[in-house]
Amino acid sequence: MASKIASRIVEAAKAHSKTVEKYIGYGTAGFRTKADLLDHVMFRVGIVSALRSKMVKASIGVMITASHNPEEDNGVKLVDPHGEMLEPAWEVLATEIANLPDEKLSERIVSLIETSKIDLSTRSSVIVGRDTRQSSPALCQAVIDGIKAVEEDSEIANFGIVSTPILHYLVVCTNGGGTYGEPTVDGYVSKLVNAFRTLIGDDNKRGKYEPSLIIDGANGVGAVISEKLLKGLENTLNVNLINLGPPGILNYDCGADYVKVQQREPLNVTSNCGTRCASLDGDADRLIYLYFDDAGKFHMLDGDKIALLLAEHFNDLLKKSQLNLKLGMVQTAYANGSSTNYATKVLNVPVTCTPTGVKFLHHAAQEFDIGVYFEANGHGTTVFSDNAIKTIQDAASTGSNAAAKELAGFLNVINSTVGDAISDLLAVEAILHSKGWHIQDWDEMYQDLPNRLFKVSVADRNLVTTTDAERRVVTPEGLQERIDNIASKFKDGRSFVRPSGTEDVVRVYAEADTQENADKLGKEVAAAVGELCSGNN
Ligand code: G16
Repeated sequence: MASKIASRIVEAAKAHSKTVEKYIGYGTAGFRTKADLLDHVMFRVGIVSALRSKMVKASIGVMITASHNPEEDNGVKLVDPHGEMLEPAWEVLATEIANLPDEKLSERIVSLIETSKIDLSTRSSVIVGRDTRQSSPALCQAVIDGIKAVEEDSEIANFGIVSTPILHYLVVCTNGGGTYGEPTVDGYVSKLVNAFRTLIGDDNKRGKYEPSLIIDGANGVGAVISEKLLKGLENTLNVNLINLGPPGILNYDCGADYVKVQQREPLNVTSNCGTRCASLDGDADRLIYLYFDDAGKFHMLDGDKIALLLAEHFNDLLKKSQLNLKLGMVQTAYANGSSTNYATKVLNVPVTCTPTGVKFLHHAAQEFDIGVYFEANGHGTTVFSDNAIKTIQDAASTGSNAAAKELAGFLNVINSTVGDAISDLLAVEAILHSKGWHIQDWDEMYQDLPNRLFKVSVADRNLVTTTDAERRVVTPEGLQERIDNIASKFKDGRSFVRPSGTEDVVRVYAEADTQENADKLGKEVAAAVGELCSGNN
């Protein structure tokens, strides 16, 4: 049987031959590079996904997207059966297979089948989705060709244009036999709509909370999904949806990454817009809020602020409901120092720090009964242990425990399978409503230390290696010492650098007591990175 697969692969690979020399690795969130370099990678990812499905005897997800990257990039993320990112050992394997010369491909697949003892009689089942990029349909076809090369009769559920979090949801629902929800896009939409309506109740205004906001769809799939979802939320949430797609360019001057990095409003939002705005990213897994105060000053509420809003509210509800559940938070080195302080010193909530990548945060969050995890870039969610779900549902079913009932509402509105901008947005809106808060009240929970992000283009970003959850540099030699010296010149100065896993750059983060100092600190560290990674050392 393996030899039949080998000949089918040889035949099918002719339409997807590897004509590209560039080595393409599995990064922070899958393979990601210029779309025109990816055809052979997608075909091989199709093969890998079909084999992985046979091996774990469950449905695997494949999402074609380059998320926050520009339109001309693309990429692919693989999703394991419980909705988590692909197991690290298979990331290594997928990278090896993606980079093999054509003539070695079938031989390697046969050896993989043999060494991993993959049962070929199990039917492959792969759930496929894609973002709105122009290159996505053809790359999706390449994935499907790869799946079929392994088994012509594979079960392929091609959902077309969906957000990354919907793809994760579909995988979990399919493998869970529907216990998490119905495995369709409509099932996802109605789960969230019903949960949000239950949380808000009959009166959508409370205290200073007004149910009006702008959603910036980043000209991507978030706009498509929001449109569907908002139909079900008429009279509950009044949304002005902007940056809806062509002729608007994906992620261009809009979206969560633009707002976070540029620290400014997206296209089509003005300082007199009169309400809060929520920016999604290109595959709708990140969320950033912003608003202008009465003096017209811009304010941004990023992933840290979202995490603290969730953690504070859940902490509060746990106390009120008298449920004995352990709440914790997970952040990365990018977390603003003030947010970590607020969590540990004011809320008394433990905080774990992991390297960048939701796959790391997600696993660390599962150590708690209620684990709130967010990257500062707005990527995150909350996970609930089985014990937490049962405890909350039991307490809610008594009818008299209002706080437990509210917590039970959040169990349904939150997409725990992965960071989900739209589900996170509904959770934020439900909390602001519950507290009767204006966005300014939320913003004033704590003051962010001024910070800045820079990107440095270098000959080889992998020259930079790190340790201690990316907070310290190991190579190039001497760089950490330079960073320490530079940071020590600034009050509250902190800076770190790391190679991006999604773009061909080294990222530099800097924070300090003033914006001017954060900018200066970041620029000096960026210059040191440029110097020590120039290849002349
Ligand atoms: C992906 C990951 C995130 C990560 C981001 C940037 O997000 O899922 O965990 O923070 O890339 O990663 P890096 O700094 O390594 O480039 P997305 O939304 O682009 O898929």
